[in-house]
Amino acid sequence: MLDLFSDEAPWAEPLAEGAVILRRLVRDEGEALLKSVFAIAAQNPFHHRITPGGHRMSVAMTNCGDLGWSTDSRGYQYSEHDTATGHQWPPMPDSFRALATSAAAQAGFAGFNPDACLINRYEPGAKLTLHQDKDEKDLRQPIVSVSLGLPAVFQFGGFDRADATQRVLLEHGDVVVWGGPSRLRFHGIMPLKPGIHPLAGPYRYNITFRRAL
Ligand code: MD3
Ligand code: FE
Repeated sequence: MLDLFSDEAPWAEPLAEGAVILRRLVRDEGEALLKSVFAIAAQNPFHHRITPGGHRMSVAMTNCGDLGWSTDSRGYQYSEHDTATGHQWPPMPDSFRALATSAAAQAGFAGFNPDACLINRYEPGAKLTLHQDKDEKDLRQPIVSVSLGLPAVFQFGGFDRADATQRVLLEHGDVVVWGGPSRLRFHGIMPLKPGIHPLAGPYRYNITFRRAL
């Protein structure tokens, strides 16, 4: 269990019921995690997807694991193949799965076993507008998110798009677990500020672990 009163990494920052930031939880593993991200991207390159509405997303994406999330003219979906290339997704590294299960357990969600891992890459200016994640079958399962590289301002709101939002900075090594009543909160990422991160260069990477089916 985390010591909530320690001032050394990692420390837990509750955001809302069911949502907690585990600050710097994977800071020391950051370089190894990024190496795995680059290996996955070497097999299935980052790709700016086109939304069903015809817009090119500013965030570039790839996936690993049994299922991957993508979007095309038919809509948003999880599938065993990249709809852009027809290729199967590379397997989820054991280190990824272990980290997701352990972070979820630390946040009170025992037995989390992700089957999908979406990797987002942000370049300067890239953003994610407020949205809900509800393409997964069992919304009682949490989502675990890992931030690497450049920092970004994360926005989270309520259960209605128009609800007031709070802003928090997510930095290299931060892990956020979203479950319980927070699972359906609207959330997004403000446009990335340019910078150079020693391990990630001009990018921010975000890895989300999900139970899709
Ligand atoms: C709150 N990614 O991929 S991670 C996404 O930083 C996504 O790339 C953002 O939103 C990113 O869908 C945010 C934090 C996060 C992930 C999933 C959530 C927050 C969430 C699901 C429900 C509520
Ligand atoms: Fe999301």
